Amino acid sequence: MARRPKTIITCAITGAIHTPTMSDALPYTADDIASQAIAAAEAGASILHVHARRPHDGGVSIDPNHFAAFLPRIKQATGAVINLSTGGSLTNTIEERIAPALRFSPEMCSLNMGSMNFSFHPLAKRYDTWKFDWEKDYVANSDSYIFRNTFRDIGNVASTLTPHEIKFEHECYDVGHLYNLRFCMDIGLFKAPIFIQFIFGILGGIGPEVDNLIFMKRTADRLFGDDYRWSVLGAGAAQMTLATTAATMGGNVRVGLEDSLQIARGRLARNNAEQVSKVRRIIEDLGCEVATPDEAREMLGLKGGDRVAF
Ligand code: KMH
Ligand code: ZN
Repeated sequence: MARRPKTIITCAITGAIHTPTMSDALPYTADDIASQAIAAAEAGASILHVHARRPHDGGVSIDPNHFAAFLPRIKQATGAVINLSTGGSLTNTIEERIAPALRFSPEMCSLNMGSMNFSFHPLAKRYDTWKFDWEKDYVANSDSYIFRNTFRDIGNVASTLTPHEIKFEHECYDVGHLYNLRFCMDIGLFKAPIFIQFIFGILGGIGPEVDNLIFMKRTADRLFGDDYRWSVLGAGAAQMTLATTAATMGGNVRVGLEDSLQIARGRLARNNAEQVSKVRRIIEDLGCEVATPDEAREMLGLKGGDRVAF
């Protein structure tokens, strides 16, 4: 019987959706981002998806100097694959968003596969007081943002970053994004095996129902055959249930405070490692094995942790 592939756990440490008021656990100083990332790797995450934050007030940052304050520390303390976001915040240009990846030449970075509404404005109504001045408007105004990822933007990212041999985490929030990705492969932008992150439950993208996961997976099978590896990210309360379904189906999983602040319905996670430990337990209870960072490198065809610029 063929061996079941191991399951890669990605942990997305802090992101650009949640704000400090929403959870004391959300890291934003370099110390907290580094220590939570290291603990997540020790708990079983083989890929760490990282954004930077302003250390004084937790605002979303794409300043390469803010990344520089934690990247070497994570690299020295773990063997994990470090994956830099190119999502930035919703107001940055694509050139600004790829500046950190260009400077640090990581093994992986995210690449969002279509323009869309990307909103979390309903969260603004849940809090009466905010820790920092910027938070309320940032959250409330997300109802007017367009998360811009045109074909030209995607082409620019590919041509700028491909010489760095960075593997992309292709973030697909709806089924049309899979067709965008197929088109980009047909014009030679990306080499197999590609790595697709199926994303469910972002307001503006496809919803977090299991039917949708099956539909996305079946569509990707048809479009990419054996040329892709896949992972699932459920936003908010859908995080663990969709990760469990993905692991059952032979896929990989992404957890982390970037996408959900909870450890169980209505209960905040203490930190990123707690979510990683929980999903690891679930994966192992299902009879699957968690991939080490080197196994993840092999499965995804990565260039290696010794070829980054940090
Ligand atoms: N938080 C995810 C739903 C990126 O960093 O490029 C989106 C994300 C985008 O991870
Ligand atoms: Zn991200």
